[in-house]
Parts: sequence; structure tokens; C-alpha cells
Amino acid sequence: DLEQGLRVAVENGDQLSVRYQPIFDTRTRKPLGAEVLMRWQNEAGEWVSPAEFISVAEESGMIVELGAWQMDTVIAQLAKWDRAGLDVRYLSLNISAVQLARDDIAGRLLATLARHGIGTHRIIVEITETTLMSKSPMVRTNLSALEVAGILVSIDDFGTGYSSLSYLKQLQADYLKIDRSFVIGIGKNRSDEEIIYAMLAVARSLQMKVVAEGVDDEVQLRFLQDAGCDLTQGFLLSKPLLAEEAAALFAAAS
Ligand code: G
Ligand code: G
Ligand code: G
Ligand code: MN
Ligand code: NA
Repeated sequence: DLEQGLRVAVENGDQLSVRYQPIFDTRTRKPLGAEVLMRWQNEAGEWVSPAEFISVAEESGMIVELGAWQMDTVIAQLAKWDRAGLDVRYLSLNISAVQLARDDIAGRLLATLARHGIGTHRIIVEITETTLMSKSPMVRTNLSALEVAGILVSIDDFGTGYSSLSYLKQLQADYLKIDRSFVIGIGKNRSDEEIIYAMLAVARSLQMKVVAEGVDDEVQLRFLQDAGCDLTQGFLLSKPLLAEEAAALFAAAS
């Protein structure tokens, strides 16, 4: 089954890979950094969606090993890009509540960054609103340690969970990611547009930068530009890329 297959994949490593989806300055369309996305092509050659296997990895505890492998892989890649003279300012990593509750994520990140000679401000940790509200002592300890170390925090899928605006203030997150479900409504649904304006206003007043996710067309990009949304991610500007493809994109933009 899925869990057994994933166990083999985590042990062997060769079925797992990452993609880098560039994040662009909305106005200039220059790529600044990238979100790291996990990929799994199983033994049968089928691509299993992370929406499926990440939850299995969390329930079985394999997410800790998977996350550790990913962290080392992508920070090594960032160091390699630095040596090649590419201007990739940051990598944005999805970190689940389970990882923050079970693993010394902050310690592991700091050790990995130190080993590769990368500064803490080069990493953004993407957490959900639900994680932000967690009362687990280990989660709280990890989040404070990340903040103290200067690792940046982004609130992912914003507006889709149990949002409480007061939590935004508590943690002092640096970025807010507007979920694709709102971006889809641009030009079609007045209330989605109003919600985006409201999110941008909240973010601005809390000195957070905003990333719009799932930007698929020029109408959406133009709206976000006019609304003052700082950053844009989505298929219009780039799909998730292999490391070599991402390197070529950043090289062409610098
Ligand atoms: O890449 P894709 O859009 O298929 O991802 C689906 C979901 O899986 C997204 O919500 C994304 O945040 C999550 N995801 C992708 N890669 C990772 C990962 O490495 N770790 C965690 N925790 N979630 C991931
Ligand atoms: O996304 P696209 O239409 O390019 O994918 C074509 C096929 O290649 C898909 O059937 C998919 O299974 C496979 N594929 C190749 N690379 C990837 C990848 O990074 N992610 C996913 N989900 N599928 C991939
Ligand atoms: O949950 P999270 O926001 O981390 O998920 C990001 C996911 O959204 C990635 O799996 C990525 O492949 C997907 N994605 C990114 N941009 C677009 C887009 O423009 N359109 C669609 N349909 N999916 C996107
Ligand atoms: Mn994300
Ligand atoms: Na998201």
C-alpha cells in the first residue's frame, strides 16, 4: 500500500525528488526565491501527489526523515547556486505541524545551514494558520527558536484555515501567502477580490510581505500588481522546476 511504498522510497531515496517553484517580484517579474515542493514517483512509475503522501508520511512519522532529507538536499543546492554566482535569495520550505511537534526543526535547520555556510535569512519556513495556533510545547519552542535565529516565517494557505488575526501579531511572521482559492476568483468573484484587498491591508499594517499563490493568467497578475501584492507564484510565470531548470531561469534573469 501507499505507506509501505513510501517506506521503501524513503529508505532508498531514488524515487523522491524536489521541485523549485520560483517566487517573483509582482511588479518587475524578477525571480527572487523559490518554494520547495516534494515529488514522489513510485516503483510503478506513477506520480503520487504530495497532497496524498505527505499526510501518510505524517501519520507514520516518516515525515521527520523525509523532511531531514529534503532540508539537506535543498540547502546543499542553495550553496551550490551561490558558488555558481546565481542570485537565489531564499528557499521557502513547507514544514508541517507534525514536523514541528516531533523534530527539533530549528536545531536541524541551523546545523544544516551552518554546515553549508548559508545565512538564516535565506530560509523561509511555510506554516499553516492551524500550526500557528498550536499549543504543543514542542511546536511553540521550535517556532520561537526559528524566530530568534532569524529564519523567516510565512503563513501558507492563508484564509483557508481557522484564521485568527491575533495570532499573526503574536508570532511576527514575515510573509503571508494568499491561497490559490482566492486568486482563482480574480476578475470573476467580487468577494474574493475584496478578501484579497483585506488580506493585503492586514499584512501591510503588520509589516508582512504578501505572496499570491496559483497565479495562472495576466488578469490575475495585473490585479495583484495594482493591489500592491509584493510577490507572485504560479503557472503563469513558472511551474515547479527541476534544479537545473531553476538555475537556468535565475541565470537568465540576472
Ligand atoms: O506541489 P503540490 O501543489 O502538488 O503540493 C500539494 C501540497 O503538498 C501543498 O499544499 C504543499 O504545501 C504540500 N507539500 C509539497 N511538498 C511538501 C513538503 O515537502 N513538505 C510538506 N510538509 N508539504 C509539502
Ligand atoms: O505536468 P505535466 O503535464 O508536464 O506532466 C506530464 C506527465 O509527467 C504527468 O503525467 C506527470 O505524471 C509526469 N511528471 C513529470 N514530472 C513531474 C513532476 O514534477 N510532477 C508531477 N506531478 N508529474 C510529473
Ligand atoms: O499548499 P501549497 O500552497 O504549498 O501548494 C503549492 C502547490 O500549488 C504546488 O504543488 C504547486 O504545484 C501548485 N501550484 C502552484 N502554482 C499553481 C498554479 O498556478 N496553478 C495550479 N493549479 N497549481 C499551482
Ligand atoms: Mn506552500
Ligand atoms: Na498554499
